[in-house]
Amino acid sequence: MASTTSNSGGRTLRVLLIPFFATSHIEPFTELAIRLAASRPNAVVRPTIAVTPANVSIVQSVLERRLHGHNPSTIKIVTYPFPMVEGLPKGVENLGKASTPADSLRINLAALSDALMRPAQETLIRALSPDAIFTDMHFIWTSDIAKELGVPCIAFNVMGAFPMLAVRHLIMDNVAVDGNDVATVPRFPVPHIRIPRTELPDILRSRNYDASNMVHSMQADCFGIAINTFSGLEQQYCEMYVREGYVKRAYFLGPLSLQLQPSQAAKGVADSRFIDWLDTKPNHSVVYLSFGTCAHISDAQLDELALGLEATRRSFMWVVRAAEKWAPPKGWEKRVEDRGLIIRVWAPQKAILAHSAVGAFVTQCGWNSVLEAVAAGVPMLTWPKVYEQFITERLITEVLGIGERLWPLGAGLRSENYRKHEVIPVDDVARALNTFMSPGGPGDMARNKVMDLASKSHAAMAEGGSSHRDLHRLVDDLMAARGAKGSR
Ligand SMILES: *[C@@H]1O[C@H](CO)[C@@H](O)[C@H](O)[C@H]1NC(C)=O
Ligand SMILES: CC(=O)N[C@H]1CO[C@H](CO)[C@@H](O)[C@@H]1O
Repeated sequence: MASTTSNSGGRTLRVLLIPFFATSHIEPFTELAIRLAASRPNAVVRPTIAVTPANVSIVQSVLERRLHGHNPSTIKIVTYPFPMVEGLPKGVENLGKASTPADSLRINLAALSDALMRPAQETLIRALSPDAIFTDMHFIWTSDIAKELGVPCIAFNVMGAFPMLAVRHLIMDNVAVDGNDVATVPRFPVPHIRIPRTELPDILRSRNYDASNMVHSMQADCFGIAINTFSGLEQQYCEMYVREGYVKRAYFLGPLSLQLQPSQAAKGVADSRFIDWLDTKPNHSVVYLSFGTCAHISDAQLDELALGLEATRRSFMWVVRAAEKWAPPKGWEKRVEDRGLIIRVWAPQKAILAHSAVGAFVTQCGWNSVLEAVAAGVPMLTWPKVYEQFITERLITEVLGIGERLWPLGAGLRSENYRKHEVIPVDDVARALNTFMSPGGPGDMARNKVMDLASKSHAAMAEGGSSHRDLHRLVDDLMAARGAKGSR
């Protein structure tokens, strides 16, 4: 069997990481690779990241940004072909490149398809014969391949424990029943989490549980699960994974995006013009807005948002998805030019959030953004768009109290389907921002709480902190598993 070759490396542990086709997955997988490589001296842990050709640049840019040119070359990148997907334009291999929701769906379905994906991934895995595999939730067959090769498989979750478990419990208890307008998440500690049907992820609304059930049994089957979170953020939910028997082992390793050496963080941001702009603004005065790389937003909504920002007379920095063809209302750019900045390129979000001028983050509640806001101590105004983001919103607003909804409960219909989401009007946008940003208001209260979590997040990642310990425990366990296999 090919597996014997994996022991020829002596003390080294060769790990293969296979992220799904979205920047929000590829980045944390790359950050995990960096952490794994740094967890032992002398290149004992050697990570390889497997992506499709068009996404290599994402891995490379994370390595460059994080390692400042000091890539210890122990981290390798390998590629495998992206499958031919009917209806999907050639070269679109990333959710960020999908120009329509239909194309996003095509990518998601392709990633879950045994027939489309497994052959290329299996060939790659067998050729590399790693000592351990870190897989993404879409690739449910990887645990079987790992088993055949006799190596441990770790399911790496780029989303938090709270949203993942909420979805799991809603599925297990089949809660999204027809005629039930609001679902309550079963078997969660107080506060009870109630979510209108329209805000549930599509897999729950359509009651198409097959894929999710397969993901859950893959996670149970794996050696363990690793999550980009820290126990100080969502301890009760983290503990549930092992206690309820959902997984064999669980490791909480985040926030992985924190700098390895904080001293290098502040300066050396390649694109510093955004930071220079922030330097001219008073503390906590700027609203930063970004909705991630995946969400589609209607032009009508973008117009209302633009006019709402104008009406507040506040400073703002707004990242507009590069794939968006929207142009602001006539004359708007001129009217806000002294206090508003639109960013249509890659934004150094971590450095922006860490800047003292930023007073609030209007976010779609993507998990990476939430972790970055927590680490920087920035309170959030939540405006979820897709997938599990409406669930993550409840963690921010109802459990942790580190943010508020942009559009209050009862104000109008929000939906995970962007065509059904009612447009949030100018006045509501302006009112929410003004209330949140007013001194002594809800934004300041949320800031006090998120600042406390910020210091906990840094402590978790520091030497001896919970995430740091879990990373070492994980590597120890993988080493021991390989040792056990070698002596068989
Ligand atoms: C603004 O924030 C920075 C960083 O936290 C702090 O050093 C500075 O004193 C603050 N300035 C004012 C005017 O409060
Ligand atoms: C072809 C393709 O989809 N490549 C993309 C990989 O992801 C980055 C970041 O979203 C895009 O810039 C590439 O174009």
